[in-house]
Amino acid sequence: MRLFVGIDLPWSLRERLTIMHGGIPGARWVPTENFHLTLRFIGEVAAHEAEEIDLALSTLRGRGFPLTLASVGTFAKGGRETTLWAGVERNPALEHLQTKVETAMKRAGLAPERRRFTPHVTLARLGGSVVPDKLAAFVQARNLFRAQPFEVEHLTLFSSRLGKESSAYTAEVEYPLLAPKLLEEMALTPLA
Ligand code: 3AM
Repeated sequence: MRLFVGIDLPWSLRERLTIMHGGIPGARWVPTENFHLTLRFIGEVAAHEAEEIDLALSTLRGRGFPLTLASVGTFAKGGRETTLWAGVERNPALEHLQTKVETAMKRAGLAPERRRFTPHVTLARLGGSVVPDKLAAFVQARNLFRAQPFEVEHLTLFSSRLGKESSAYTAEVEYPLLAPKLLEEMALTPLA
């Protein structure tokens, strides 16, 4: 199976991102049900490897935190823009969580991820037919995009099945993060 670790987005936020669809002929927009933030792409693994990954993630201890999507931008490859994304406001807690996920993946026996973590939510994949001016106008017009913050309360292990139009993602397992409120209460409660 093909796996990745990510953050599931609240439906209201997905709807907010869906409103952005349009205005770039040739762009393949990510369907509302597929929006997510990838923390670690894993790829194709055998069942016993998936078990190790699940075990490593279930022993990870992380805290919940607020996250805000802001701004839009693009990734390019070989001088051509390939991906349109919504960015993430600077978030040390997210970076910290991603480091923990990477450590967990190492424990599960995966080779280290060499690419730098660049948190984003993919909005559309861009084919060669996209007109650069249209894309530039889209990005410029949404420069000040900033969504409502939301609380990240769990990590998700997703499976993905590649499709012709778009991949189908399934949330296979959710791993709860400790609620900041609970942590505060624990800190305030004297140990018996
Ligand atoms: O979160 P985004 O949409 O940026 O593009 C795939 C998607 O990224 C990426 O993993 C996420 C969940 O499928 N992906 C697919 N194949 C990949 C690969 N070989 C990959 N990332 C790195 N290496």
